[in-house]
Formats: sequence, C-alpha cells, structure tokens
Amino acid sequence: MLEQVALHTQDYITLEHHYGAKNYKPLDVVLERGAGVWVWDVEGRRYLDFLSAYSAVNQGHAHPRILQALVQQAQKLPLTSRAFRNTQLPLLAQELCELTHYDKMLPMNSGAEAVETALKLARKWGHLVKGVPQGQQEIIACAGNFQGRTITIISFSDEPQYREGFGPFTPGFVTIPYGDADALEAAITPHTVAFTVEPIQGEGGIILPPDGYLQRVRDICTRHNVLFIADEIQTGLGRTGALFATDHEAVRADIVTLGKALSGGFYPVSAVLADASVMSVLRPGDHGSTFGGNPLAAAVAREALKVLVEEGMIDNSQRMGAYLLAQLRRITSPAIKEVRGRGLFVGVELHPAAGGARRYCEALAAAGILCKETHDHVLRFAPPLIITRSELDYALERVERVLTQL
Ligand code: IF1
Repeated sequence: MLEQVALHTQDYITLEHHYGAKNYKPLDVVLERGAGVWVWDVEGRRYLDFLSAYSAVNQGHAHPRILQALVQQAQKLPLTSRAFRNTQLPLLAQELCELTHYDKMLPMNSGAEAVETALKLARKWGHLVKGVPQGQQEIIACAGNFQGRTITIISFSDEPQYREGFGPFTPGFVTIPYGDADALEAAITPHTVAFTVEPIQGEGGIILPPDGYLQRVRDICTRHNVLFIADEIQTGLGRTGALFATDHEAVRADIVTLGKALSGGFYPVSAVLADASVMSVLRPGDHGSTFGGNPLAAAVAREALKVLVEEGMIDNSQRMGAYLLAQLRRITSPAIKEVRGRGLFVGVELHPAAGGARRYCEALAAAGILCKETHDHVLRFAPPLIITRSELDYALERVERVLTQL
C-alpha cells in the first residue's frame, strides 16, 4: 500500500500537465479546502476567492446547509433517471417556479445544456406556435456573447478561439451588436423565433448594456412575437444585486436559463424557466438527460435557493457591490481604464499599456486574492454574495496596492 506522501504544489501541476488535456491555463495555485469566501492551497496559504467559480459559489464555499442537504440525499437515493419519479424534483420545481414566477421548469445539468434546451424549445415553439416552416427557424444572438461551449452554442459565438477547428457549425443564427435595440428590430424576419442575450455580458468583459436596453428588447420581442431568452446562468441568483439581472429594468424574459449557483457549487444543476404556452410544446421523449432532475441535484438546488433567500444574500450583493464599485473608483492608478459592474459582478478594465490583466491576477494571487482576467485586459471581481464589508476592505487594500505598484 503506497503511503500517501505529502504532495506539494509542483507535484500536482506536474501530474496535471502530464495526464490532463491542456484546455485551460489556470493560475498555479492548488486549492485544497474552502469555507465561505476563503480557500486554502496545499501549502496552507489562504486566499479570498474573488471569482466564486465564475459565480457558481454565490453562497460561499461548502455552505453547511447545502452540504447537509447533499449528504442526506446522497445517503438515501442519488439517482433514479427520469424513467421513474422521485421526491425531490417536484419540490424543486414548485419552489423554483414560485420564487421566479414562471409556470414551468425543465431541469438539466450544465449551463450549456440549459442553453441548448432553450434553443430547442424556441425552435419547436417557433414552428408549432408561430408557424415558421420547419428548418427555417432563426435565432438572433449578440456579438461578444459567451453562453457555453457546445458546437451549436459556439456556432453563434464571434470569439475565434472558441470556434477555431470545431466546424462545421449549426445554421440558423444571426448575430447583432450587443446593447443595440435598433439592430435587433432590424434583424427580425418572419422566421425569427427568439433573441438570446446575457443581461450583462460576463466573459465579454462585464459589459453593461445602455439603460433601458432590456425594456426595449422586451417591447420589440413582444411586438414581433419573438421569444426573449435571458441567459442568467452567470448574472442570475443574486450576482448583480437582484434575483435576476433583468429585474433591474423590471423586465420579464419568455425563457430564462439558470445554472452555476443554482447548486451553490456543489453539483452541476441547471434549469430552463418558461410559461406553459412555451413549455407545452415539448412532449414526452422530445428532450432529456440521464442526470437531469436527479434527486441529489434537486435536493441540493432546493437548499441552495433557500439559503440564498433566507440569508439575505441578494440584498448583501446589492449593498456590498455598491461599496466595492465606489471604493474601486477611488483608486487612482494609471493602469485603470474603467471600473464597471452591478452588484458583486464587477470588472476593472486596464489600459493595454498596463501589460495585460493576467500579470495583475498573478500579483493579486501572491497577495492573497484569487481572481481571473477576461479578454486580456479586464479583471473580473465576483466574490461570494456573503462577503462582509471588512472582507471587502481586506481585498481592496491588496487590490489598491497591486494596481498602484505593479
Ligand atoms: C469555461 C464565464 C466563460 C456562462 C453563461 C452559459 C454558460 C456560461 C452566461 C455555460 C459558463 C463559464 C464556462 C467556463 C468559464 C466560465 C465563463 F463567462 F463565466 F467567465 F467561459 F466565459 N451562459 N461560463 O457564463 O455554462 O456549461 O459552463 O455550466 O467554459 O471556461 P456551463
């Protein structure tokens, strides 16, 4: 029996380098434990997590109540498949629909699967209800989007790296500039069945649309009988200081995709929300997945939603996000081009002359703050929604030091 020798950071990096596909270039920090806003690496160093696993850990790492829900259900029955029913999915469906005021939900696993589900739903609704001829359905998307990595989703991406070598692509998509409602109206044809959009573009660089954009999108989609799909997989569940990012404009999409924090980071759980008039186009056997709606996922998601609401995380996101933005805007640094965001979904865009955001992420990691750059020049700050003012001050002190001294 090989005794478990103490592996160090470099040992893990070497193993991953040898055996793992090189589809990521992570920071060289090997994390071993997490609790709340903090994570620890194998050397025992502590970091404040300013990425939250791309907003999958809104509730904080290893939230005890969600952990307990996971353990209790895992000890009873993790998986049934949808060939049979279980005690958890019906309750998640009720609680999620009541929380979000949609008639129906369809459970999946990853965010990309939820987006694919939304696209299939929109195409089938477009044919059966709107009367678009089969195979002529068009869906409009935005330049700068990031909605997943499947071949269909990258078919409407305009990021060369996400597409290179992966063709041929899925037809039926039109892209327009983000934030431009006139461009949306101009792009609609009698065959358009849906418009899919992130209320704030995440990977695009924390890009906020002009005020009133979502209201105009809502109005245009209603007038042209086009389904408005809001991808809230990253912006949803409190990240921007409201349950949904569309709530900031009091706009209600026809289809909403959720993922990430729907499980508090414990398990891949995603979902699609829609009213009966849309969801009813699906018949038994049309769509599904082995793990979609499994009792373990449902039990975890139920508790993740409960703690999000009961522990005031959405309001905390709004208050702490306003504080974070205000404090970041007070930093005087020649490297900073713009500070933008909403709630605890914040981007600091650096001037190209600053030499790229990656080196700032590395310097911040050395200072005890973990974050991730997006598109070379934007630092993304998205801590768990439970963060306190003193923890933000801990982070801000280090951010200011790195941004003014690097
Ligand atoms: C990666 C960022 C990237 C998403 C939105 C759907 C999905 C995502 C708005 C798909 C996923 C993740 C994917 C992950 C890094 C991260 C990400 F935007 F969050 F920063 F890549 F752009 N809609 N975003 O943000 O959900 O299938 O991943 O569960 O692929 O590197 P998923």
